[in-house]
Amino acid sequence: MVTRRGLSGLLEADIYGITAEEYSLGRTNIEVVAGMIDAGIRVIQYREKDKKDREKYLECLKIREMTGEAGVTFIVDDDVDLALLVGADGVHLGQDDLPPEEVRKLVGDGMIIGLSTHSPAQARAAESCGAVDYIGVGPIFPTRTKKDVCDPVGLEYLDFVVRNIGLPFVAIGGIKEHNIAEVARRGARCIAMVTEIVGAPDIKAKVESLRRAMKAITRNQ
Ligand code: TZP
Ligand code: MG
Repeated sequence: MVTRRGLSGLLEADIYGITAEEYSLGRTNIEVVAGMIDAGIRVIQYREKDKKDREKYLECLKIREMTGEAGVTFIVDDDVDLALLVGADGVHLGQDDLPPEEVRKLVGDGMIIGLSTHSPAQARAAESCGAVDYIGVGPIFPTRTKKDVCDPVGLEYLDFVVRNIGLPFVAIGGIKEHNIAEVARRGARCIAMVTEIVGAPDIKAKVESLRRAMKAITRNQ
């Protein structure tokens, strides 16, 4: 039974939006989040590597208010303390962040924990640890957004997860309008994007096009 607040929203989401102010064409994270909500995105992650804690806290408070009113699932990247303080629905961890089992002890049963994975061994470990609610699968394609990113894992790793892993997953990394259909065709139902969305002059129009490209695949599967 799903008891975690926001998890059902996450599982039903087609597009998972992630912030990155440096690629947002001069718009603030708050303006971009407003655009994502207006475009009907159901899961939004706050990801901000270059700001100080106090600024991140103030932005996340505002985003929590906006996503709360819209019924949108709100995930905070990396910072467990920030996620707890603002009442986010979840926290997203990387392989070098705190271990999910330990984070679960801090956040309790109510919060979603996501974990980035880049290999079959990491996906299996995420599944067996019992603390992870969903995994990120990628980077599927080359991306310049994640500076410390590993090499692209390719569609083969996505195939592995589709066939072997029972956890919900989100495909990520270098996914754009021109290749999103390929990712959907391999079985991804939730697709996360940074630059394709935050860097779009018209976020709503971009999300509509991305959805059309995905639906053209998923309605025939
Ligand atoms: N994790 C794996 S790839 C990536 C993250 C956060 C960055 C994805 O950015 P983009 O712009 O959608 O390629
Ligand atoms: Mg991280």
